[in-house]
Amino acid sequence: MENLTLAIKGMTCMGCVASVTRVLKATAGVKDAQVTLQPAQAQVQYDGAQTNPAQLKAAVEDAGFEASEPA
Ligand code: 9UX
Repeated sequence: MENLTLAIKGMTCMGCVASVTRVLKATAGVKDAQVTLQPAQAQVQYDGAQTNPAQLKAAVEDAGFEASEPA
């Protein structure tokens, strides 16, 4: 299992947090996701054979938020 932290911009309420959590958990290969407003980030546990950081970032962006991997 892999672990990824994405910094997320554009979340302003707990509804946004729920939306990001939902799209991540709906992505094939995602085992679990913890999304927080403070700090504005998502921690994702996923199967590296089924998905990857670029796909997870794209899923969040398709939902209308900006995501980036911490440097
Ligand atoms: Mo509440 Mo967050 O409408 O977009 S879900 S601000």
